[in-house]
Amino acid sequence: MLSKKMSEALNAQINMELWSAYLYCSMSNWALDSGYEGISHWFRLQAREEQSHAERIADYIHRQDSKVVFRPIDEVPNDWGSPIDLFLDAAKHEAKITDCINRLTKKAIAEEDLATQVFLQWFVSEQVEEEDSIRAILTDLRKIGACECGCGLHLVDRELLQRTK
Ligand code: OFO
Repeated sequence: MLSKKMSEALNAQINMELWSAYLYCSMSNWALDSGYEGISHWFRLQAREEQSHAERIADYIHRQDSKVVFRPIDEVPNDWGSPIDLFLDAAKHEAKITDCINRLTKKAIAEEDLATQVFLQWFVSEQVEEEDSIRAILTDLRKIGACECGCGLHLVDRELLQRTK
């Protein structure tokens, strides 16, 4: 059984994960509208991944005989200036999520809630992966920044279309 505070904190994290999914759906739509099919595809899969994170936390709360409570999802941005702005925002958002996961883990440590500490370890590692993959895309986008004909951006877009999960 979770403490009331831990249950509330995990429920708040579900809301964060669903907000992330909503944000990435919005980014996917912006990319499609702007002619970047691969970027759109990449963010659509990323949105699904965020939804699976929310489900993972909800399953854990259930297994701990606590209640999952869904709260309203706040509005997300809908417009960006360029693909690089899009990924810069995504990087900023993932840094924020990492901070949330770290704070949740510290809370579990402070409460001596060993099961939640172990549960959160998966998220701690996942955040390293997520920040790293967005950073890698940003590096590619920066490298092609000097390309005036747009063919570099086209190649990155084609590459992102290959993402399968
Ligand atoms: Fe993008 O991260 Fe979920 O947790």
